[in-house]
Amino acid sequence: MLSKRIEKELNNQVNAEYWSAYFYLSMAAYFENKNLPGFTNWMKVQYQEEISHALKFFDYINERNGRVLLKPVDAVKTEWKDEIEVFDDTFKHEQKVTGLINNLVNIALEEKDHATHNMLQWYVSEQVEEESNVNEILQQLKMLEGNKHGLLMLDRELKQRMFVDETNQQ
Ligand code: OFO
Repeated sequence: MLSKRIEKELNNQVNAEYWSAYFYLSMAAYFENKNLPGFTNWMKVQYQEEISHALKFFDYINERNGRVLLKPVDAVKTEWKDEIEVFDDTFKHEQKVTGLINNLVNIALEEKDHATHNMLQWYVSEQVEEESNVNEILQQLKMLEGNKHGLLMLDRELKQRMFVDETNQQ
């Protein structure tokens, strides 16, 4: 059984993951409008990943006989100056999410909830990957600034990304 405090915090994180999904889908719409299919694809995969993150929390709350309570998803940004600003926002957002996950780990420790602590370790590792992937693209974009040919090459590369549900892996 989950403590009320953990149940509430995990529900908050379900909402945060859905917000992330919505945020990245908004970025996909922005790229679609700029005729950059590879960037659009990358953001759609990112959206799918966030949905899978939300569902992992959803399933875990249910597994521990908690109650999932879905809350409204706040509005997200819809316009950006350029590709760099999008990935800068993405990187900052993932750093923020890492903070949220670390905070959940601290709460699980305070509540002496070892099962939740154990489940959260998947997210701890995932956040390392999320930050690193996003930062790599951000740095590439900064190097390319103003180079249209390079941007199209990167767009082609980002088209290759495919969604793989990794939430069941340790
Ligand atoms: Fe769910 O990892 Fe990104 O936000």
